Amino acid sequence: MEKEWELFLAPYEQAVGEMKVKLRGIRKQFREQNKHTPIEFVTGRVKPVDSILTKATLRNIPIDRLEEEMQDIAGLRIMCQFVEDIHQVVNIIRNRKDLQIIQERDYITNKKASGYRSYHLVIEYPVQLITGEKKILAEVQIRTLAMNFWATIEHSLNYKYQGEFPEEMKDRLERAAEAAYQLDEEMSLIREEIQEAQHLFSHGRGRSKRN
Ligand code: 0O2
Repeated sequence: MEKEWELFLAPYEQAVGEMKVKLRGIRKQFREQNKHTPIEFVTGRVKPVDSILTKATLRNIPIDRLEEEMQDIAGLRIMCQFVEDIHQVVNIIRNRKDLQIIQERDYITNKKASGYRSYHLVIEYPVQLITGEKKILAEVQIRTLAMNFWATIEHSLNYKYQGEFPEEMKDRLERAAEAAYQLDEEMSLIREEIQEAQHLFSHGRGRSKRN
C-alpha cells in the first residue's frame, strides 16, 4: 500500500519540485535586473496521504478519481509584499507557456467566511515521465505576507479546535483578519516609497545576500 502511494505521488513530487524552481527563477530574474520582485518567497508541498484520505472522505471523492477531482494534491504557495504584486504574479503565470490555468478563485475580493484571503489558481502542469507526459493538477495560492501570517496562525488553531472555534476565538480571528487587511492597505499606500528605498538599498552598500 505504501509503495502504491509512493508511485501515485511521485509525479506530484516532480511537479512541485519543478514549479518551485521555476517560480523562484522569476524572483531571481527580477533581482538580477534590480527590479522590485513581486515574489518574496515560494513554498511547495505534496499533500500527506492522511490529509488526502480525510479530504476524499469529506468531499465524497472516490480514490480512483483523485487525479481528476482533488486539485491540491500538489500545492504551491507564493508570498508577496504587496497586494499589487499578487496581480502581477497572476499575470506572469497567465502568460506562461508551460502550464495552463484551469480555474481562478479570488478570495481577496471575496474573502471566505473565516476571514481567509488569498488568490488561488488551479493549474494543469505537464510533467515528463519515462512513460511519457502526464498532466498534473496543482493549486497555486498567492498571498501577501500579512495574509500568510493570518492563514498560518488560523491553520494551526484549526488543528487544536478541529474547525469548531469558540465564539470568542472566532471574533478574535475575524478582527485579526481585518487588521491584516488594513496593514496591506497601508503598505500599498506607502509602496512607492518602500520600493524607492529598496532600489537605493540594492544599489548601495547593503545588498542582501539572501536569495
Ligand atoms: P492544507 O494543505 O492543509 O492547506 P474549500 O476547501 O471547500 O474551502 P476548495 O474548493 O477545496 O474549497 O479549495 P479552496 O478553498 O480554494 O482551497 C483550499 C485551500 O485553501 C485549503 O487547503 C487551505 O490551504 C486554504 N484555505 C482555504 N480556506 C482557508 C481558511 O479559512 N483558513 C486557512 N488557514 N486556509 C484556508 P486544505 O485542504 O485545508 O489543505
